[in-house]
Amino acid sequence: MTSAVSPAPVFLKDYLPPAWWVDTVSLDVDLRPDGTVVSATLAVRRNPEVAPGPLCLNGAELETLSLAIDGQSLSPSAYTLGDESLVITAPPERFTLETKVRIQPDRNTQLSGFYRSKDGYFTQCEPQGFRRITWFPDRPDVMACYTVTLHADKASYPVLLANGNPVAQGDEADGRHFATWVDPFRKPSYLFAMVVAKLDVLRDTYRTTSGREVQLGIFVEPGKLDQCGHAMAALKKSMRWDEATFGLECDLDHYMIVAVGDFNMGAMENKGLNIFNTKYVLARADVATDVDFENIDRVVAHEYFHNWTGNRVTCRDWFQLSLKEGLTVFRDQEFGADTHSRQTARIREVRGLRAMQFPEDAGPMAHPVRPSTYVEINNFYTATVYEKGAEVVRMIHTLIGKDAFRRGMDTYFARHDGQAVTCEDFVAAMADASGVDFTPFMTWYRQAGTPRVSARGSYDAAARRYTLTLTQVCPPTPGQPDKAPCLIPVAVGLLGPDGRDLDLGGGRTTAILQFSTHEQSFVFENIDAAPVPSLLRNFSAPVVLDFDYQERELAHLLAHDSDPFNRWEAGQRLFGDLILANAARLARGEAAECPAGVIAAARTVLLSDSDPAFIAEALTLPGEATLAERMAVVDPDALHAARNALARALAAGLEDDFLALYERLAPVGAYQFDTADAGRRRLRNLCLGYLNELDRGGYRAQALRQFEQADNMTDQFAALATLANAGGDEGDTALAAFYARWQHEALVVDKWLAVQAGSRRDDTLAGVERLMAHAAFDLKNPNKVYALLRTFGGNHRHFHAADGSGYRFVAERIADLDAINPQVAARLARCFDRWRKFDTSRQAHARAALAALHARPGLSRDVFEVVDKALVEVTGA
Ligand code: B3K
Ligand code: ZN
Repeated sequence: MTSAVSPAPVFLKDYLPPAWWVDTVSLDVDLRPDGTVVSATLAVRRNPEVAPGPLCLNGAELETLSLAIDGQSLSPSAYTLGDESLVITAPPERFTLETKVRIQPDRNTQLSGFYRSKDGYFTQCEPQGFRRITWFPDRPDVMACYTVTLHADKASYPVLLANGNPVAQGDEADGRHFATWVDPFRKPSYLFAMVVAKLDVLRDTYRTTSGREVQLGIFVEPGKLDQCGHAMAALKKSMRWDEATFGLECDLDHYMIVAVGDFNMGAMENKGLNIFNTKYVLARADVATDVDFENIDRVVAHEYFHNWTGNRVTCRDWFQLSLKEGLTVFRDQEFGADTHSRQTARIREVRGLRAMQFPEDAGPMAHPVRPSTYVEINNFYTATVYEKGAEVVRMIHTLIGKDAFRRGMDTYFARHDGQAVTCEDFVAAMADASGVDFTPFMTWYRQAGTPRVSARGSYDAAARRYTLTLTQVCPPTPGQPDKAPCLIPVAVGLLGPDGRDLDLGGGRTTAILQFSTHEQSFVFENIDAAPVPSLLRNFSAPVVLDFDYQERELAHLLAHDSDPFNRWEAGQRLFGDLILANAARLARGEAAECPAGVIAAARTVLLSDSDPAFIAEALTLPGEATLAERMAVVDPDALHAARNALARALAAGLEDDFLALYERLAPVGAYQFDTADAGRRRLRNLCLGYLNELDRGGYRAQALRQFEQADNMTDQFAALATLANAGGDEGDTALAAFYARWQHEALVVDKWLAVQAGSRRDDTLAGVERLMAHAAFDLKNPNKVYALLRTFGGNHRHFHAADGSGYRFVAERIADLDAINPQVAARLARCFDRWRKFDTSRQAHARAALAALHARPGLSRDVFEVVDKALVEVTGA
């Protein structure tokens, strides 16, 4: 876990197939008060396709008790045992390896491998946790069939689960019991899971189209069964959707989801035994918001979809991570779009991409969708691998169309079911099924950085011709100073003066331009009037697009574009341009301005008959981190003030409209989670937020009323957030009441921490420091760390405070946390990614905080990589 010298990077180019295969694994796991003894029996055989070599097994924090080959204890000369490796020098061609180790799950605070949580013991093996359980070639291209027997005290741990099917169970001496599970599918070690715990279970069944009956179970902390219904419904919807959309059926007899409160990430797709962060399972109207309900749908679907994209076809090596993650995110996005609203889903995806992935791609940790090197693979479960990876898959979908994409998926499974493959294998299936040559497209997998596309239009009235000229550049990123052009699908429409789409030929109103060189012109004939171009419709590629729109053109697009994404986009440009112009004015000591045209454009959207969720998205101002990317030197105070000033100007200009809408959208019946109701609540709460930008006691009282009377967490929390930002007595009252009511619901307490850490109030850092000592906080629990510390790290103005206090505070917490949980500490360290974009004084504070971290003895590989890269000067970037 720690090292005194700089840890060595791993390279894709060094990949070699394994010298040994493992066909079967039999594990006997015995939980005892002094530790857990894991006895493993592996059927090993030489891989005839590679040169003979020793058998290298991975391990970490294992106390090795015995080693034997074919029943014979291994002589010390036959092997070399290190802290993290076991090398058996010259084993026979085919043999049985037996190992016995003791592990200490109660002391495992990293939450990787087998670890203790409140209600029992759980595993997380992806990517390299299995080696913390037993000696094994812990790499995804070694796939084996597993049999697992668990033994534990029956009263304390009545539930014993592993992947696959239960084949035996029974009582043992001393109040203990056992259970044996057999997983009929070959799988890589990262998909291994076991659970030994006291849990309640919600059971159901699902019948696939071909008639297979699958037993479903959701296991949760005792007493929480009334919070599982939504996740179960989401699971069944996902199963149906994958059959209907991709013809993919569940291949299992048992599909189990286990929720655990201590978990490093969202969830894990272990074969037949998913383990989830409680955050993505538990929901009930009074404790979960609409966003939570929707996230649960998406995460349950994501993990279920992995059963094919990830589990049946897995990754050859960890550089191929996006093969399963990008594709599975694309699938969960499409599921979300079909289940809820396609247009709002797309808007939220792009908002997230711009807030997280674009900054990553412009910072010290920038890496391609398929990285070529890493120090710690856990640091590469990133927005680039996941979200940009999904955009890459989406571009393939856009380029070949839905039907060919489906054929490509069929080809992919027909060729690679049961295999561990590469990103090329996926693209080859798409290419062969569509007849399209994807060679020029592969740049997207190899090259980091967000391409910047500039567009210029010129209209020739006499020739009735519109010419669109596109140029692209991709900024240098660490290790990649020179960039090749990408094949960028640019979806384009042209709006006429009446706001309607012009015919681009043959009745088409959107053209997909294939833009693949540095500069290219595209000509549209028979265009009767100067159009306003609608560029990059539906965000057809993950690029930054520059076009010199006039304010009135943006208002035209915002009012009329037939592409809902670009209607939203026009509003974001309008607001974003104004906020940035105002930030510059404020920095010069001038006042912020808000042209009447912007208020009028906002009013048109607010009063339109669009879907309420869309209106809410359109009137949500772009975030500070997203806007900061557009500033040469970020001034977080001016940016924050300018954004608030626009919110206030909109509130003042549209006060009556916001108030009328707030009243008109009042709930009519009891809460239920559905897309339409959620959209109405979202818009109504947006109105409440805007009204509270105005310093009027009446609106505070209204928010407090909503806070007190709401029958659901969405409305209650929205009111709390509004009040907590506004500060003053109402804010304090609401925060105290909220904690008093919900202190026993861990996930609601997380919301309470986050709302304070994300607050605009001037004393936010002092508040966060106080909360660190509060009984509600626990540095060992990732959800608490994310809620309090990562939210603070994302609080743009306060984290980047001019005096460096935000940097120092977070850097110290990273150091504390690194000794407990390096993965979570490294995630927190990513808050520093953009420190070089700030003024020299802030940079000096950030550099000092990072340098102090870097100098700490015993820093984990995880944090070391992030901090080391942050400190390296990137030439040219
Ligand atoms: N595959 C897991 C990721 C686990 C990573 C651990 N560092 C979650 C998911 O993408 O579905
Ligand atoms: Zn995933």
